[in-house]
Amino acid sequence: MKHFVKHVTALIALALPTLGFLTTSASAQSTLERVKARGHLICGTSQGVPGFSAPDDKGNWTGFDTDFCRALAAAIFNDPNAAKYVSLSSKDRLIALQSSSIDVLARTTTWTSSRDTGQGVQFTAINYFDGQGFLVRKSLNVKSGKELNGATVCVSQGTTNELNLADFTRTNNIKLNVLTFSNTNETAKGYDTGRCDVYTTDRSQLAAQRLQFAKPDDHILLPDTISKEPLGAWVRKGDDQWFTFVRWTLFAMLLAEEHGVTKANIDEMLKSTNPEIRRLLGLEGDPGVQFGVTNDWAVRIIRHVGNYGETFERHLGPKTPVALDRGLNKLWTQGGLHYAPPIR
Ligand SMILES: N[C@@H](CCC(=O)N[C@@H](CS)C(=O)NCC(=O)O)C(=O)O
Repeated sequence: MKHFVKHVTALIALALPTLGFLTTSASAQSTLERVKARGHLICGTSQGVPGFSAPDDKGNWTGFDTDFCRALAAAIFNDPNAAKYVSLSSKDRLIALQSSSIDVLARTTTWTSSRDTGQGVQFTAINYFDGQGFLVRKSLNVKSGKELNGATVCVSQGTTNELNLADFTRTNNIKLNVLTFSNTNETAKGYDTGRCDVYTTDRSQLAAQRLQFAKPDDHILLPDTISKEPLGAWVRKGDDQWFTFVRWTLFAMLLAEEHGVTKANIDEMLKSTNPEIRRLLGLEGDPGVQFGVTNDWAVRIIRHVGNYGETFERHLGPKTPVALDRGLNKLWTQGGLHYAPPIR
Protein backbone atom coordinates (compact mmCIF):
# COMPACT_ATOMS: atom_id res chain seq x y z
CA MET A 1 0.00 0.00 0.00
CA LYS A 2 2.73 2.38 1.02
CA HIS A 3 4.50 1.56 -2.18
CA PHE A 4 1.27 2.17 -4.17
CA VAL A 5 0.73 5.62 -2.58
CA LYS A 6 4.28 6.56 -3.35
CA HIS A 7 3.78 5.42 -6.93
CA VAL A 8 0.54 7.40 -7.39
CA THR A 9 2.09 10.52 -5.85
CA ALA A 10 4.99 10.22 -8.23
CA LEU A 11 2.59 9.82 -11.14
CA ILE A 12 0.60 12.90 -10.13
CA ALA A 13 3.80 14.87 -9.72
CA LEU A 14 4.83 13.80 -13.18
CA ALA A 15 1.44 14.54 -14.67
CA LEU A 16 0.94 17.95 -13.06
CA PRO A 17 3.21 20.00 -15.24
CA THR A 18 1.67 18.36 -18.30
CA LEU A 19 -1.86 19.00 -17.08
CA GLY A 20 -0.91 22.56 -16.18
CA PHE A 21 0.44 23.04 -19.67
CA LEU A 22 -2.73 21.59 -21.21
CA THR A 23 -4.99 23.86 -19.18
CA THR A 24 -2.97 26.93 -20.04
CA SER A 25 -2.85 26.21 -23.75
CA ALA A 26 -6.55 25.34 -23.88
CA SER A 27 -7.59 28.55 -22.14
CA ALA A 28 -5.00 30.86 -23.73
CA GLN A 29 -6.21 32.47 -26.91
CA SER A 30 -4.20 32.07 -30.06
CA THR A 31 -2.87 35.24 -31.69
CA LEU A 32 -5.44 34.97 -34.47
CA GLU A 33 -8.30 34.59 -31.97
CA ARG A 34 -7.04 37.61 -30.04
CA VAL A 35 -6.74 39.69 -33.21
CA LYS A 36 -10.25 38.69 -34.32
CA ALA A 37 -11.75 39.41 -30.90
CA ARG A 38 -10.02 42.82 -30.76
CA GLY A 39 -11.23 43.69 -34.26
CA HIS A 40 -7.87 44.87 -35.53
CA LEU A 41 -4.25 43.80 -35.95
CA ILE A 42 -1.41 45.47 -34.02
CA CYS A 43 1.61 45.79 -36.24
CA GLY A 44 5.07 46.77 -35.03
CA THR A 45 6.48 49.34 -37.45
CA SER A 46 9.49 51.60 -37.94
CA GLN A 47 10.13 55.12 -36.74
CA GLY A 48 9.65 56.36 -40.27
CA VAL A 49 11.57 55.11 -43.30
CA PRO A 50 10.17 56.53 -46.56
CA GLY A 51 9.02 53.77 -48.90
CA PHE A 52 9.03 51.09 -46.21
CA SER A 53 6.83 52.53 -43.45
CA ALA A 54 6.27 56.19 -42.72
CA PRO A 55 3.27 58.30 -41.74
CA ASP A 56 1.79 60.48 -44.53
CA ASP A 57 0.47 64.07 -44.06
CA LYS A 58 -2.63 62.72 -42.36
CA GLY A 59 -0.65 60.49 -40.04
CA ASN A 60 -1.59 57.27 -41.88
CA TRP A 61 1.25 54.76 -42.12
CA THR A 62 2.16 53.87 -45.65
CA GLY A 63 4.87 51.86 -47.41
CA PHE A 64 6.05 48.46 -48.51
CA ASP A 65 6.20 47.03 -44.96
CA THR A 66 2.95 48.78 -44.06
CA ASP A 67 1.35 47.04 -47.05
CA PHE A 68 2.28 43.73 -45.51
CA CYS A 69 0.32 44.63 -42.36
CA ARG A 70 -2.53 45.79 -44.60
CA ALA A 71 -2.43 42.43 -46.39
CA LEU A 72 -2.71 40.55 -43.09
CA ALA A 73 -5.64 42.77 -42.03
CA ALA A 74 -7.29 42.31 -45.44
CA ALA A 75 -6.96 38.53 -45.17
CA ILE A 76 -8.44 38.44 -41.66
CA PHE A 77 -11.06 41.22 -41.79
CA ASN A 78 -11.51 41.92 -45.51
CA ASP A 79 -10.41 45.42 -44.48
CA PRO A 80 -6.80 46.57 -45.00
CA ASN A 81 -7.39 49.44 -42.60
CA ALA A 82 -8.09 47.10 -39.67
CA ALA A 83 -4.48 47.45 -38.53
CA LYS A 84 -2.95 49.77 -35.94
CA TYR A 85 0.71 50.63 -35.89
CA VAL A 86 3.18 50.83 -33.03
CA SER A 87 6.36 52.68 -33.93
CA LEU A 88 9.43 50.92 -32.52
CA SER A 89 13.13 51.66 -32.41
CA SER A 90 15.58 49.00 -33.57
CA LYS A 91 16.58 48.12 -30.03
CA ASP A 92 13.00 47.80 -28.70
CA ARG A 93 11.31 46.00 -31.59
CA LEU A 94 11.93 42.34 -30.67
CA ILE A 95 11.17 42.91 -26.97
CA ALA A 96 7.86 44.53 -27.95
CA LEU A 97 6.97 41.41 -29.92
CA GLN A 98 8.11 39.04 -27.19
CA SER A 99 6.05 40.85 -24.56
CA SER A 100 2.92 40.72 -26.77
CA SER A 101 2.57 44.50 -27.24
CA ILE A 102 2.27 43.74 -30.96
CA ASP A 103 0.94 40.77 -32.97
CA VAL A 104 3.56 40.94 -35.69
CA LEU A 105 6.72 42.93 -36.39
CA ALA A 106 7.00 44.18 -39.97
CA ARG A 107 9.91 46.58 -39.99
CA THR A 108 13.22 46.07 -41.84
CA THR A 109 14.39 43.41 -39.38
CA THR A 110 17.12 41.01 -40.44
CA TRP A 111 16.84 37.26 -39.98
CA THR A 112 19.82 36.00 -37.93
CA SER A 113 20.45 32.84 -35.94
CA SER A 114 20.70 34.55 -32.53
CA ARG A 115 17.42 36.42 -33.01
CA ASP A 116 15.75 33.24 -34.19
CA THR A 117 16.91 31.26 -31.16
CA GLY A 118 17.26 33.73 -28.33
CA GLN A 119 14.28 35.93 -27.69
CA GLY A 120 11.04 33.95 -27.98
CA VAL A 121 10.52 35.26 -31.50
CA GLN A 122 10.61 33.65 -34.90
CA PHE A 123 11.27 34.88 -38.42
CA THR A 124 8.55 34.15 -40.99
CA ALA A 125 9.76 34.74 -44.57
CA ILE A 126 12.01 37.13 -46.50
CA ASN A 127 10.11 40.06 -48.02
CA TYR A 128 13.21 42.08 -49.00
CA PHE A 129 16.76 40.91 -49.73
CA ASP A 130 19.01 43.71 -48.54
CA GLY A 131 22.64 44.31 -47.60
CA GLN A 132 24.46 46.90 -45.52
CA GLY A 133 26.07 49.90 -47.18
CA PHE A 134 27.76 53.22 -46.49
CA LEU A 135 26.44 56.69 -47.20
CA VAL A 136 29.02 59.49 -47.30
CA ARG A 137 29.25 63.10 -48.40
CA LYS A 138 30.45 63.46 -51.98
CA SER A 139 32.93 66.02 -50.68
CA LEU A 140 34.70 63.26 -48.70
CA ASN A 141 35.90 62.01 -52.06
CA VAL A 142 36.12 58.31 -51.31
CA LYS A 143 35.22 55.51 -53.71
CA SER A 144 34.98 52.54 -51.37
CA GLY A 145 34.40 51.59 -47.73
CA LYS A 146 37.97 50.40 -47.50
CA GLU A 147 39.16 54.00 -47.82
CA LEU A 148 37.32 54.98 -44.65
CA ASN A 149 40.17 54.40 -42.19
CA GLY A 150 39.92 56.94 -39.35
CA ALA A 151 36.38 58.07 -40.27
CA THR A 152 33.53 58.53 -37.79
CA VAL A 153 30.49 56.36 -38.48
CA CYS A 154 26.90 56.84 -37.27
CA VAL A 155 24.95 53.62 -36.58
CA SER A 156 21.77 52.61 -34.69
CA GLN A 157 21.93 50.53 -31.51
CA GLY A 158 20.61 46.98 -31.44
CA THR A 159 21.02 46.50 -35.17
CA THR A 160 22.91 43.94 -37.20
CA ASN A 161 24.58 47.01 -38.71
CA GLU A 162 26.49 47.67 -35.51
CA LEU A 163 27.87 44.10 -35.55
CA ASN A 164 28.66 44.03 -39.27
CA LEU A 165 30.60 47.25 -38.93
CA ALA A 166 32.83 45.62 -36.32
CA ASP A 167 33.40 42.66 -38.69
CA PHE A 168 34.19 45.04 -41.53
CA THR A 169 36.89 46.88 -39.59
CA ARG A 170 38.34 43.56 -38.43
CA THR A 171 38.54 41.94 -41.85
CA ASN A 172 39.87 45.06 -43.55
CA ASN A 173 42.18 46.04 -40.75
CA ILE A 174 40.96 49.62 -40.54
CA LYS A 175 39.98 51.79 -37.58
CA LEU A 176 36.66 53.60 -37.39
CA ASN A 177 35.21 55.82 -34.67
CA VAL A 178 31.75 54.46 -34.11
CA LEU A 179 28.97 56.72 -32.78
CA THR A 180 25.85 54.75 -31.79
CA PHE A 181 22.38 56.25 -31.34
CA SER A 182 19.30 54.75 -29.73
CA ASN A 183 16.89 55.59 -32.53
CA THR A 184 16.90 56.13 -36.23
CA ASN A 185 16.04 59.83 -36.20
CA GLU A 186 19.03 60.58 -34.02
CA THR A 187 21.33 58.40 -36.12
CA ALA A 188 20.24 60.09 -39.34
CA LYS A 189 20.37 63.54 -37.74
CA GLY A 190 23.80 62.78 -36.29
CA TYR A 191 25.10 62.15 -39.78
CA ASP A 192 23.19 64.96 -41.52
CA THR A 193 24.38 67.55 -39.03
CA GLY A 194 27.98 66.53 -39.56
CA ARG A 195 28.77 64.55 -36.40
CA CYS A 196 29.82 61.61 -38.60
CA ASP A 197 31.52 61.20 -41.96
CA VAL A 198 29.61 58.02 -42.70
CA TYR A 199 26.09 56.69 -42.12
CA THR A 200 25.73 52.93 -42.22
CA THR A 201 22.63 50.73 -42.29
CA ASP A 202 20.81 48.58 -44.86
CA ARG A 203 21.25 50.02 -48.36
CA SER A 204 17.49 50.37 -48.92
CA GLN A 205 17.18 52.49 -45.79
CA LEU A 206 20.15 54.64 -46.74
CA ALA A 207 18.50 55.35 -50.09
CA ALA A 208 15.23 56.17 -48.34
CA GLN A 209 16.56 58.23 -45.45
CA ARG A 210 18.85 60.26 -47.64
CA LEU A 211 15.70 61.86 -49.08
CA GLN A 212 15.02 63.39 -45.70
CA PHE A 213 18.43 65.06 -45.47
CA ALA A 214 18.87 68.79 -45.92
CA LYS A 215 20.65 68.31 -49.28
CA PRO A 216 20.07 64.75 -50.58
CA ASP A 217 22.30 65.29 -53.62
CA ASP A 218 25.33 66.03 -51.52
CA HIS A 219 25.53 62.37 -50.49
CA ILE A 220 26.53 59.21 -52.26
CA LEU A 221 25.97 55.53 -51.53
CA LEU A 222 29.31 53.72 -51.82
CA PRO A 223 29.35 50.53 -53.94
CA ASP A 224 30.20 48.26 -50.96
CA THR A 225 27.64 45.77 -49.71
CA ILE A 226 29.20 44.46 -46.52
CA SER A 227 26.55 41.98 -45.32
CA LYS A 228 23.45 39.97 -46.13
CA GLU A 229 20.30 41.50 -44.63
CA PRO A 230 17.36 39.22 -45.32
CA LEU A 231 14.44 41.29 -44.02
CA GLY A 232 10.93 40.17 -43.17
CA ALA A 233 8.15 39.85 -40.63
CA TRP A 234 8.55 38.29 -37.17
CA VAL A 235 6.07 36.57 -34.86
CA ARG A 236 6.22 35.11 -31.35
CA LYS A 237 7.33 31.51 -31.00
CA GLY A 238 4.77 28.88 -30.05
CA ASP A 239 1.81 29.81 -32.24
CA ASP A 240 2.22 27.67 -35.33
CA GLN A 241 -1.04 28.69 -36.95
CA TRP A 242 -0.19 32.41 -36.78
CA PHE A 243 3.36 31.78 -37.99
CA THR A 244 2.04 29.78 -40.96
CA PHE A 245 -0.63 32.33 -41.79
CA VAL A 246 1.82 35.27 -41.72
CA ARG A 247 4.42 33.59 -43.93
CA TRP A 248 1.81 32.34 -46.42
CA THR A 249 0.41 35.85 -46.72
CA LEU A 250 3.75 36.85 -48.23
CA PHE A 251 3.84 33.70 -50.38
CA ALA A 252 0.33 34.47 -51.67
CA MET A 253 1.50 37.93 -52.76
CA LEU A 254 4.54 36.44 -54.51
CA LEU A 255 2.48 33.70 -56.18
CA ALA A 256 -0.03 36.29 -57.37
CA GLU A 257 2.78 38.18 -59.09
CA GLU A 258 4.19 34.96 -60.54
CA HIS A 259 0.80 34.08 -62.05
CA GLY A 260 -0.01 37.61 -63.20
CA VAL A 261 -2.86 38.10 -60.75
CA THR A 262 -3.22 41.80 -59.95
CA LYS A 263 -5.50 44.23 -58.14
CA ALA A 264 -6.90 45.24 -61.52
CA ASN A 265 -7.58 41.77 -62.98
CA ILE A 266 -8.62 39.86 -59.85
CA ASP A 267 -12.28 39.55 -60.89
CA GLU A 268 -11.26 38.25 -64.31
CA MET A 269 -8.82 35.81 -62.65
CA LEU A 270 -11.65 34.39 -60.55
CA LYS A 271 -12.84 32.81 -63.81
CA SER A 272 -9.42 31.30 -64.55
CA THR A 273 -9.15 27.60 -65.38
CA ASN A 274 -5.45 27.45 -64.41
CA PRO A 275 -5.33 25.02 -61.45
CA GLU A 276 -2.57 26.92 -59.62
CA ILE A 277 -4.45 30.20 -59.88
CA ARG A 278 -7.65 28.46 -58.78
CA ARG A 279 -5.93 27.07 -55.67
CA LEU A 280 -4.36 30.46 -54.87
CA LEU A 281 -7.75 32.14 -55.11
CA GLY A 282 -9.41 29.49 -52.94
CA LEU A 283 -11.60 28.19 -55.77
CA GLU A 284 -10.18 24.71 -55.14
CA GLY A 285 -8.75 23.26 -51.91
CA ASP A 286 -8.98 25.00 -48.55
CA PRO A 287 -5.64 26.44 -47.42
CA GLY A 288 -7.27 29.59 -45.98
CA VAL A 289 -9.41 27.63 -43.57
CA GLN A 290 -6.34 25.72 -42.46
CA PHE A 291 -4.64 29.03 -41.57
CA GLY A 292 -7.74 30.04 -39.57
CA VAL A 293 -9.06 32.51 -42.17
CA THR A 294 -11.43 32.14 -45.12
CA ASN A 295 -10.56 30.40 -48.38
CA ASP A 296 -10.75 33.66 -50.31
CA TRP A 297 -7.97 35.13 -48.10
CA ALA A 298 -5.63 35.65 -51.06
CA VAL A 299 -8.42 37.28 -53.11
CA ARG A 300 -8.89 39.76 -50.25
CA ILE A 301 -5.16 40.48 -50.12
CA ILE A 302 -4.85 41.03 -53.87
CA ARG A 303 -8.06 43.06 -54.14
CA HIS A 304 -7.13 45.44 -51.33
CA VAL A 305 -3.35 45.54 -51.49
CA GLY A 306 -2.15 43.89 -54.70
CA ASN A 307 0.57 41.36 -55.47
CA TYR A 308 4.21 41.61 -54.31
CA GLY A 309 5.37 43.41 -57.46
CA GLU A 310 2.54 45.92 -57.26
CA THR A 311 3.36 46.92 -53.70
CA PHE A 312 7.08 47.08 -54.56
CA GLU A 313 6.38 49.38 -57.53
CA ARG A 314 3.98 51.54 -55.54
CA HIS A 315 6.39 52.30 -52.71
CA LEU A 316 9.93 51.54 -53.86
CA GLY A 317 9.88 51.33 -57.66
CA PRO A 318 11.35 53.71 -60.28
CA LYS A 319 8.38 56.11 -60.13
CA THR A 320 8.82 56.68 -56.38
CA PRO A 321 11.32 59.05 -54.75
CA VAL A 322 13.21 56.08 -53.25
CA ALA A 323 13.56 54.45 -56.70
CA LEU A 324 15.15 51.16 -55.68
CA ASP A 325 16.17 48.64 -58.25
CA ARG A 326 14.27 45.32 -57.88
CA GLY A 327 17.64 43.51 -58.11
CA LEU A 328 17.64 40.38 -55.92
CA ASN A 329 14.00 41.10 -55.13
CA LYS A 330 12.85 40.02 -58.56
CA LEU A 331 10.96 36.75 -58.76
CA TRP A 332 12.98 33.59 -59.43
CA THR A 333 11.35 33.48 -62.88
CA GLN A 334 13.09 36.78 -63.65
CA GLY A 335 16.52 36.07 -62.22
CA GLY A 336 15.75 37.14 -58.65
CA LEU A 337 15.59 35.26 -55.36
CA HIS A 338 11.89 35.32 -54.50
CA TYR A 339 10.55 31.79 -54.78
CA ALA A 340 7.25 30.99 -53.06
CA PRO A 341 6.27 27.38 -52.42
CA PRO A 342 3.19 26.00 -54.15
CA ILE A 343 -0.29 26.13 -52.68
CA ARG A 344 -1.65 22.60 -52.82
N1 LIG B 1 18.20 45.34 -40.69
C1 LIG B 1 18.81 45.86 -39.50
C2 LIG B 1 18.19 47.13 -38.99
C3 LIG B 1 18.17 48.24 -39.77
C4 LIG B 1 17.70 49.37 -38.87
O1 LIG B 1 16.88 49.22 -37.99
N2 LIG B 1 18.29 50.52 -39.10
C5 LIG B 1 18.17 51.64 -38.24
C6 LIG B 1 19.00 52.76 -38.79
S1 LIG B 1 18.32 53.50 -40.21
C7 LIG B 1 16.76 52.08 -38.01
O2 LIG B 1 16.45 52.44 -36.91
N3 LIG B 1 15.94 52.10 -39.07
C8 LIG B 1 14.75 52.86 -39.08
C9 LIG B 1 13.55 52.29 -38.55
O3 LIG B 1 13.26 51.13 -38.91
O4 LIG B 1 12.87 52.99 -37.78
C10 LIG B 1 18.55 44.94 -38.33
O5 LIG B 1 17.66 44.11 -38.42
O6 LIG B 1 19.19 45.11 -37.29
